[in-house]
Amino acid sequence: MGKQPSRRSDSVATVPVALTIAGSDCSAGAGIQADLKTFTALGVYGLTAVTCIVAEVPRNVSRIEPVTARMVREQIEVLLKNFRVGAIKTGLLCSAEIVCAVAQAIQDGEKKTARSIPFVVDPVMIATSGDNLLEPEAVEAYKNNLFPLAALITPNLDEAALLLETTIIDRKQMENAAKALAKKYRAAILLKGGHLRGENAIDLLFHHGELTEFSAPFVRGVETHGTGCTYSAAITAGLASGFSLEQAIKRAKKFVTESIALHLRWKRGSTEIDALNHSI
Ligand code: PXL
Repeated sequence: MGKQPSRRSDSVATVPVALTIAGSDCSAGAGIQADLKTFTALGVYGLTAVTCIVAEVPRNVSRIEPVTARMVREQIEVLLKNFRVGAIKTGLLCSAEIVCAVAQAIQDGEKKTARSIPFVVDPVMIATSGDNLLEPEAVEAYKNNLFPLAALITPNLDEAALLLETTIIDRKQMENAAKALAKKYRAAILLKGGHLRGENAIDLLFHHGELTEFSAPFVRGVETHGTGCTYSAAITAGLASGFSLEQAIKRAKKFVTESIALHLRWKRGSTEIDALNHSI
């Protein structure tokens, strides 16, 4: 006779719950797949509302198809109604219509459950491969509908530059951009400086009038498809688990750095495919 399972399946779960509203990356390095793996690695039960389906591999986005806005709204509605969601993040939202539907569904869900849920907006606009992932009209919908609901917005330098219609090429300009975005959207801003040259990947948090730096050594020579998704998912997992924003970011930065350092690599003929390792 086999051993009885040591865990009871009928006990009441106290595991924190987080929701990602994002696109599907069939190569599973970014998007909802990266988010789910990150939630699991950090001890959080992950829920997903899929916004679009992306056919891609790490260096090449082949095709994007959105889900209907109605279907996006419905997924969020049923989840917020039935689970005690501790934190929410958004990733790729694809179109202006979907951005507006997500904003509406979150507002309605919070109203119905009479509680406010920490909300992280990762304003995914351009893939690491350089491919455009978002309709240009959707940027206005982000500014008007989604950012006002966010507790934290996590742009990289390109996204921040696009939002502020400026260029950001050094540390001083990073500080100014983080402050300007925080003031404009009344949210905490985590500006990710990974694309600036230097020994360290430096991110700046501007929150409650204070600037905090998060720094980790660059891991070189790895295709880093999905780091932004993984980072914001790890922050969201921390918030769902009751961490402060600073604690959640500190742990998330460590998690992303390790998932790059411990990356997986497959060789096929003369090409290599890298993937972040979320199982750490
Ligand atoms: O890394 C940005 C990103 C986010 N979400 C989805 C993606 C990608 C990149 O390709 O496919 C679904």
